[in-house]
Amino acid sequence: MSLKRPLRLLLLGAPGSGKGTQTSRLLKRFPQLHSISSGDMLRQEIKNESELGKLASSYIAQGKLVPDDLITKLVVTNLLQLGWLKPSATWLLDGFPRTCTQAEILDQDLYEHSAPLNMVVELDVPESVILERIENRYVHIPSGRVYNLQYNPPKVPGKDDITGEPLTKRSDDTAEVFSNRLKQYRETVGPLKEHYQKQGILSKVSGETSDIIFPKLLELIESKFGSQ
Ligand code: G5P
Ligand code: MG
Repeated sequence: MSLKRPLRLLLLGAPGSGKGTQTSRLLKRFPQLHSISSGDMLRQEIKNESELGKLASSYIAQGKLVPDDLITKLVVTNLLQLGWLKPSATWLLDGFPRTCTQAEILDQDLYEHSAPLNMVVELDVPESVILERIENRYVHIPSGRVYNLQYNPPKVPGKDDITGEPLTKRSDDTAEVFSNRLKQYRETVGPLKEHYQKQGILSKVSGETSDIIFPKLLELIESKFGSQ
């Protein structure tokens, strides 16, 4: 299966709405697609105890957004290093941009390389559903793979399916920090959606489960970027 033209997609959605879950499914469905998750990158920096990781961890621990300049530099540098800033590139961003300032800086960098975002999809999942997902989430930090003890448990308890390495809980998946993250999302998503609405590239898929959302997301991508 392949896309007829380059897809540069941003997945927007509340914490726990399934951005990481949908990303893994899309990567399996479209082998030419690659992805970057700003949250995964930050967790890796924290694990590596880098200066940036140390700076970011206090924001993440409180459920606050890390400063725009810090995250923008991290993601754009990676896009450049990966060679993804070119018109033929096909990729997906999970969790970045999160604010209008981030979106404006990214737009400028992407336009300079003739590789603008061409699709933004909001994953619309009721908050009542996502709250209970988080308690049961376990992650494999190096790859960003996510598990849920009920929904998609690892094959061997506590171990990543692919590497067998240990899974961990995210430090920001406590009830208190999670409610801060949700609040932060509610406060920032409106202007961000408006930003992409004006560019005519914003769509929304709604549903209570990732199984309901995935076929809708796929249909949307195929209707605009057509697979063969
Ligand atoms: P992150 O890492 O971007 P969030 O808060 O945006 O974090 P999160 O929590 O990673 O988003 P998700 O990726 O949308 O959620 O959801 P997921 O992991 O796929 O699914 C959640 C759980 O539900 C998993 O256990 C999954 O298995 C399960 N699940 C999925 N679907 C279903 C289903 O249908 N049913 C059930 N029962 N379970 C399901 O950002 C973290 C922090 O980093 C900083 C901020 O501090 C942020 O708080 N950060 C940034 N700061 C500034 N700007 C940015 N751009 C930043 N990006 C990150
Ligand atoms: Mg995620």
